[in-house]
Formats: sequence, structure tokens, C-alpha cells
Amino acid sequence: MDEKEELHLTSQELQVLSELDSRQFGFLKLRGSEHGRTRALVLKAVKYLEGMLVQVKEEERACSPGARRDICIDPKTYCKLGHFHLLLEDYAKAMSAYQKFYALEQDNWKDPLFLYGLGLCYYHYNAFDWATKALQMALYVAPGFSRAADAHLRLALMFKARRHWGAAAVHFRRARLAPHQDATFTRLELSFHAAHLLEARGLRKAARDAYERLLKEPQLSSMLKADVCRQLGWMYHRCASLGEPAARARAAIWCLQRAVVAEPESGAGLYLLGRCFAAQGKVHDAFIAYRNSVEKSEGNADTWCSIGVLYQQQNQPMDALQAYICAVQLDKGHSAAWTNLGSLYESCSMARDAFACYNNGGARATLASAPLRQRLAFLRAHLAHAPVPSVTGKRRSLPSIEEAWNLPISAEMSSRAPKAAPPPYPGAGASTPSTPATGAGPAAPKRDEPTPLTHHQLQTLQYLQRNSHNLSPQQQALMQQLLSQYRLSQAARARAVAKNEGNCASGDSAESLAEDLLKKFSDSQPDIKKEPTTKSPLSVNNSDAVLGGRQPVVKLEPLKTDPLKPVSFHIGMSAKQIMDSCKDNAGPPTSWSVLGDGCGPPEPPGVPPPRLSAEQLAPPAPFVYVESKRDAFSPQLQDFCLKHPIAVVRGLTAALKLDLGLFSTKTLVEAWPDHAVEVRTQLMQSADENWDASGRRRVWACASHRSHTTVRKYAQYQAGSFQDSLREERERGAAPAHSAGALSDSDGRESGSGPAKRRRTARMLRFGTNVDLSDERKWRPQLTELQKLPAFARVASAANMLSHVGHVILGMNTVQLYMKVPGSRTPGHQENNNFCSININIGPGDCEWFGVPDAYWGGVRELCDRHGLSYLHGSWWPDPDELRAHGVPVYRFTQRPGDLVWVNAGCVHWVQATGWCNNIAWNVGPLTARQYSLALERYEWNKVQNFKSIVPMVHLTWNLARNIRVSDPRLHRAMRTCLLQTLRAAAGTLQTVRARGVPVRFHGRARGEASHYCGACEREVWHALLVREHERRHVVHCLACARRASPTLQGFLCLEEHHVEELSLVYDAFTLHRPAPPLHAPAALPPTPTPTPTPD
Ligand SMILES: O=C(O)CCC(=O)C(=O)O
Repeated sequence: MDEKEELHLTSQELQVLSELDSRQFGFLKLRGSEHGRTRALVLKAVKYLEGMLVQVKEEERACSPGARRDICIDPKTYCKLGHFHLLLEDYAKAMSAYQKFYALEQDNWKDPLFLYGLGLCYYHYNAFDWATKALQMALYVAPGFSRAADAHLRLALMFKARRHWGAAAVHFRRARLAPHQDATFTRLELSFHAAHLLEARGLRKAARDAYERLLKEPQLSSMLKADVCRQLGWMYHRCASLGEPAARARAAIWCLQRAVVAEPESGAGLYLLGRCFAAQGKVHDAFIAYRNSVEKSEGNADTWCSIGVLYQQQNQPMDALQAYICAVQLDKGHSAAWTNLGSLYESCSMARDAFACYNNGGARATLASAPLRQRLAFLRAHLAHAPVPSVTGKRRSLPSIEEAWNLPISAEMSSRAPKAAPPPYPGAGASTPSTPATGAGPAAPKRDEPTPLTHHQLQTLQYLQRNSHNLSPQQQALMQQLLSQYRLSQAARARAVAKNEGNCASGDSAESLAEDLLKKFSDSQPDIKKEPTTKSPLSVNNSDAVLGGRQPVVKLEPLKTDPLKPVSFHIGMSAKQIMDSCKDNAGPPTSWSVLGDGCGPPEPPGVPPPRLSAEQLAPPAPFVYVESKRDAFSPQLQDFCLKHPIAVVRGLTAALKLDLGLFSTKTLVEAWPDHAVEVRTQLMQSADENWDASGRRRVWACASHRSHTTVRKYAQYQAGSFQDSLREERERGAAPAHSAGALSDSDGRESGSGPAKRRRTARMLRFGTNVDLSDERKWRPQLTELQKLPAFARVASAANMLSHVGHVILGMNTVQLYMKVPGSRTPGHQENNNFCSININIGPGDCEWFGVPDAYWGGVRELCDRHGLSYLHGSWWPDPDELRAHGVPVYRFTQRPGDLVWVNAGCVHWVQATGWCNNIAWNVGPLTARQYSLALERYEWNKVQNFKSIVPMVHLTWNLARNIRVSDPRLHRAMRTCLLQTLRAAAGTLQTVRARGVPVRFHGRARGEASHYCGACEREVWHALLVREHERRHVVHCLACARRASPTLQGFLCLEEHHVEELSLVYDAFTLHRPAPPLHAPAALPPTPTPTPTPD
């Protein structure tokens, strides 16, 4: 690097650069004129750093192989470069620099600033999966991240766009918790997104109310007002549930007119207004609205398509043709425009062109429309025998599609701001290209936007392409140049179309709006709210600094960001050593993983090799028959269960003389008729299939509507459904119908069960679920009866981890009952925190079970993702064939009355009743390393996924350490790691709160007191409860969220749940137990059942 390229910086400039990172994105707009000096400084630094990297690369290349290299690049240089490019909004370069950092820095996942920057880049490119992962990781490693609000909002928008409603709602809630000044969006913008989530979920009335509330806000910006009015107007137009048609029509027009007034420069409101007028038959008004929209909005395929519809309705086929052509030139995949073009050609008896247009509409259009499919089939057959038309043949009323495509008008119209607005409606029917109706010339392309090809250029390109095999080098070069210009302009146009998509009306506008908002959010960050106040921990000396010249090691100390310091804690340390080390460096007090410092957060595993054979993909269910009480209590039975992912234990309830009648509907009604039952209304389907509501598509999404009833009412329904079925059976005199399998052929193929039949036979059913039997005063006989079970299967026992929690976790360490009619489904899931579960079928009917071993859960998740479903938040019914094709084995078996099903840790399962029956179920946690590790791993993964862990694993671990002796080194290591990490967290948190002068009070734990969770992020708060009054309630926060809410922790009180001295004693006493060797050789075991896997 020569002298003149040295970088001279003042200490102030260095300070500015050192403080810049991904957190300023959206706050510091370097493109704006106010920040010209900072922009120049950043550009200077970028130039210097890039020059430096090039130089180092060159020197590396010049080095002989094996020679010692004294030049090395600190990977953080790339990260910093990534931040600079991000702030300059050069996403491609930012991405490339971040990727380099990712490749060079093994611990990249520990740096939230990198993860956030990378997430923003992915988000910019609409790579939602990757963006989600990066942003989730940023929040995982730094839960108190100062840009958490922006990260949560982006996550919410991405989940909304992918229809993961539950996850989207969680992230909107969390985005709302951030103090206003820490976010690039306003509270009202957030409320708008949340209202739109309601609309997208189909909760139209709630959405309308939310939009209307927003309109009353005095501080609503005019842009947001326009958005709200557009959404509301369009909802009134579309949703019959919002009132009677005339009132809705008036409301729609009124709202859309307000939208136009609020944002006069936008064409989106005008377009929707045009649609409403057209629907009301106000053709003239519709044309005017469309035309005004075209003048305002850059090329919008939807507007042109709607204009085409209007012309076609007015019997102006040539004008309609041109409008449609405009639409499909703007968006080649515009299926509505292609389909309309097809019907236009058909109306002019131009079957060949119609056929081509219908086909261009793409598979989605044909799939969605049976008449279109029929039409295509008809035309195909017809055209096979029809003579090829000649150009000179019979006079046609419209130009062919090829001719129309190449008409000069199309090139003109398809430019970003069309010169030719549609001819005004009455009397302008034209067989020649439309004349410009207004004087508006084409808008000059924006700076940086590629210029579209002129008509002449287009023709040249077509000519060159046709003769591509025979071109001179110059012609080749010209063709390449034109082609690349064409592609760039197409891409720009596609972007423009995508931008407008949200407000267009083809398809479901709620969904397209979600995408539009996503783009909008990324495109239009609000202007700078404030300069960041965060001070770099690194001090910069006062003298001017010079970076540059020949430096053997490229190190940018002043520029470096080091969010996490290495820590050297290990489980061999005593509590005192830990506490002493914490005094010097407890590490960042928010991000300890209970899995230990070294390992990153857990990730879903891929499908493990090797590829399984067809038999292995459909293994027989592990099955054991218990003949006697002795069998039931034998250690072999427990071993058998622990060895298999899932198992059917038959004969156990009979051998133990369990009175299952205590759980029959009759007994329940007699005992507590008004007891609450949650009801899931579901579509009745055959067990290995899942169809959408239309009966046309096999899907994984498993829809159900939730409501509530009582035991008595459900019992009436259950009995009535049984009676109905008996009657139907009698009437039919045919095979029993009390099997959901009766809905389709047993081989699951579609024969005789097409969409029409499915819709005809589609029946809704009600599944009574999650009936809570936890109250010992109410359900004593039932709960006492279950104590007859062997310890490993009991609801409560010393050998069950969940009994050490010390408080109730409903449905996990208490019993839940399910009341079923045939077809009742429990969708796919793993148990909370991967605990095992026990399920007994009370009868009289059967249940059908499906299970996937834990090792393959990542494979199931992959397919959920592919189906656009959230693995944790969503409700899904997998297709066993699809799973097997993906290399995932699936068990399938029947659970008869009296059968106990053992679900091992992490086994994914889904269940459907084949008959009328009740089931009882609860969770258990065998004291094994496997169970504990799987529970802990899921605890961490839940944090990444922002999913609440129902089992408070930290609280449980400390209780286990107090209550049990552990002789399994693996279990001991895992538990001690969790104790170590949380002891550090306790010490670090106390230090932090004391340093900020927060009052600390001992609170202790009452007997049976439930574990605490952070009111903001829903993570377990085990030791230091940071409490603040909110709306007259005392809300517990974790340290991270408390600091997000108030960096100084002002207004917070810290309640200590445990004495640190007591924790230290527990920690030190938790050593690996080495049992004394037995004095005598063990006596021969009594004869026990020999459990063998047997197909059901
Ligand atoms: O019986 C049911 O439908 C619930 C099954 C289940 O998921 C379980 O017991 O773990």
C-alpha cells in the first residue's frame, strides 16, 4: 500500500468508527445528506480496509509455500467491514464480508452484532429461513440485545408472511415490549402490523376493530393512515361477514377515498378504489380510478389486468388485449391476466392463442380451477385435429399472441411509467394502439435503476437471439449486453411489482400485503431517530491515530467489538472458586447456556445416515405382553420401554386389576358433570390422510377450532354420535361406519374418494381434550387407582424427575383425560421438553398411533418447514409416506382398550381415535442421562425459537441436585454443568443489579410455589426475580428484559429466591455417587416377560 493510501484519522473519527456496527442500521441513514461526513468517513475506512485485505492477499500469494507468514487477518476485520457495508446499504458487499467472517471465525455464533447484521442482509434479500435463523440466534446469545425490538418485528413479519400465526403473534408481543426509542418503528406501526395479523388469520371483525381503533389515534401519520384505510376499505369490499352489502360497499369506497387523500402520491388506493367501483358497476369511475392509479404507480400488472377486465366487459377487445399484454409483460407469471387473455381469445374464436395463454397461466392457475382444466383439455383435443392457421388465412379479429406481444404499444406500456394511459372509457374503442390520454410522459428511470430496452433494442435482441448460432464476436457482445440490460430491467420491474403486490387484489390480498409490508419495512426505514448513545468500552487515546503503512499484522484494535469474553469455568471448580472468579469476570450476565459455554445452541439434526430400507422405514411397533403382576413390576419391562422410541404394553392394566371404568364417560358424568372440557372441532378424515377444507389438496396443516364445554355435554355428544352411527349402520345394512377409515379406501389411494366425494362425505367432529384431572379432592378414586402402576409409569414417584419439580405442571405431572369420537386427532408433536409420556386407552374403541424416533425429529421438522408450518407453534398431521420418502421411519399401530402406550423421550407422535373411547395421559421423566440431556437441549432450543419451556429445567436441576444421588457420570456431568452455569448467572445478575443500586430482598420459595417466568420473553427466571409494577400488577422480568425495559434498572426490585450460600452448599455436595460394590453376587432374577418386538 503506498503512502497516499494511509488512513489518517483523528481520535474522534476513530471513536466514531469504533462505535459503528449493525445496531445503527435503520437509525443512522448514511445515504441521507445529514450524515455526509460520517458517510465519507465510513467510505474512507472501507477503502482502507479493502485495500489492506487485497494487499495481504497479494503478499500471501507471493509467499513461498510453507514459508512462515507473519501476516494474518483478524476475522473481525471482515465483520467490521460487513457492518460498514450494511450501514452504507451495500447489502451484497455486507453479505460477502459477513460470510467471510462466518467462515474464518469458529465462534461466529457468539457475536450478536454479526448475527444481527447477517440477519438484516438475509432479510433484505427475502431469504426468510436464513434471516429467521440469524435473528433468532442473535436474540438467543444476547437476550437483552438493544435491537431486540427490531429483530422481533422482522421475525414477526417473516412468520406472518409464512402464515405461522402463533409465532408471529409472539414476536409482535415482544417487539412491543421494547422502549420506543430503541426501535426504528413506532408503536402505531406495530399496532397496524398486529391488526393485519388478525386480518391474515381470518379474524376479520377483530381486525376491523383494531384498524378502526388505529384511525382514532391523533398521532397517526398520513402514510400509516393510508395503509390502514386501504386495508379496511378492501376488507369491507371483500368480507361478507362485515355487514350487509350496500353498507359495506359504501364503507369500502369511503375508506379507500380516505386512503387516496392521505397518500395522494400512491397509486395503490386508487387501484383498489377502481376495483370497488367496477364491482359496483360504476364503470366510468372505475376507469378514472385505474387511470389515475397508472399515472401514480409504476407498472403494476394488477392494475393493467383489471383495466383489461373492464375493457372486455365493455366489449372493447383490442383495448382489453393491450391491457392484458401490458400486465403479462410486467409480470410474466400473472396467471389471472393470462387466463383472461385466454378467454378473450376464445371469445374471438382464436383457439390456438387461447390455448397458449391458458397454458402460460401456469400450473397454479390450472390446479385451482376445474373449469380451466376442462377448457384446456377440450382445446388440446380440438387443436390436435385443427389445421394450423396461416397468417394469410381467415381474417382474425385480434392480433395473435405473438403479434400482440411485439406490438410497439406493449413496449411502451410496459415501461415503468407507461406513456399510454388507457383510453377513457366511453367511445374510445380502438383497433389501433391507444393514444396517450394525458400528457404525462414516461417518468425518467430512477437513478441506479436499469433502463428498460427500447422497442428497437428489443427487436435487435430478438433478432440476435434467433440467429445466436451465427453471430460475429461483436454481435455476440452486443447480444450479451442487451440481454443483461434486459434482465436487469426485468428484475427491477419485478421488484416494483412485488412492492405493489400487497395492495393488489388478485388472490388473497391479506397475504400479499404481508409480503409488501415486509419489503416496505426493509425499503423504507424511518429516518434517523437519534444517534446511538452506546459508548464503546474501548478507550481511544487522544492523539491522532494513523492506520496504514506496512503493518505486519492487520489488527484493528480500536474498531473491534468483543461482545463475549472467553471464560474458563469448569465443573471441577468448587462453588467458592466459581464465586471468586465471578467477582473478576462473570461473563455477560444474560447469555449462559445450561449446556455449557463450549457448545453452540442446539440445532435440529438432519436425517441421520444410513438410508433405511423399506422395511426399516415401516418398523413393527415394539410390543410387550404383560401376563402377571410380577411381569408388571419387573425391571425388564422398564428396560424394554426405555430401549424403544415408543412401545405398546398390553395386558398390564388387566394384570394390575386397574379399574378403568373409573375413567369411563358414565363415571365422569356421575362424578363431576360440570367439569370443563376443551373441545377441538375437526374435520373427520382417514388416519393416514389429511385434506384441506376444500377436499382438494393433501396438506399437513391440521385445522381445528377451539371451544369449551362440560363433561355432561360432551358425554351427550359422544353418546349421540355413537347412536347416530348405529342407526346409519342399520339403515345401510353395511359394514360398520364407526371407523374413520371408512372415509376412503383402505389402501389410502384416491379411488372413489375424489374431492367431490370427500366434500360430500366431509363431516366435522368434536374432540374433547385436555380434561384436567389434577384436583385430588375431585378425582381421588381415579388418582388412587393409578398408584397401582409400576413406579416408572406412575404419575408421581421418586424415580420420576417431574415429581421433583415440587409444583404442579398441568398435564405433565398431573393426569389429563381425552374424550373421543372416531376421527378425533391429536396432531404431531414431541412432549414438552422431550419428556416421556404414558397413555392408557380406556376404551371401548381403539386408537391408531404413529411415531417417529427422536433421532429423526429434525427430518419431521424439515418437512413441516417445507409445508410452511411451524414445528413448535403449528398444528400438523404428517403424511407417513412422505416421511418415509424423506428417510424418516414411521411406526404405526393400534392401541386397544387397556393398552398402555409408552412414548419415550423425544419421540414425535400423532394419534387418531378409530372408535369411541377415552384416554388418560401424563408425562414421566426417568432419571437417565438421555432423558435429562434431551430435556435440557430442548430447553435451549426453545430459547432460540422463543417458545416457552413448560418444564422449568433450572429449578428442576437444583431440586434434583438436592434430592437425589447420581452415579451415572453422563447425567452427573450434564447436571453439574447446568448448576455451574446457573450459579454463575445468579452471581453475575446479583452483581449487575447491586452495581445499579437496585434493592435486593430475600424472597425465598413457598412450598408448591410455581416457577417464575419472565413476563416479557417467557424464559424461566430461577433465582433473581426483577420485579416492576405494571398496570397494578407486579411483573417478573429476567435481567435481560429488565435492562431492555430500563437500562439503569430504575423502578425494579430484585427478589432473591435462594440464599447463594445454600446454592453453594448444594453445588459442592453434588458429587458423582459411587455406589459400594455389592457384597454378594446378585441373586438370579425371577422369571419375567421376555419383551420382543411383535407386530400388532
Ligand atoms: O390420546 C391422545 O390423543 C393424546 C395422545 C398423546 O399425545 C400423548 O398421550 O402423549
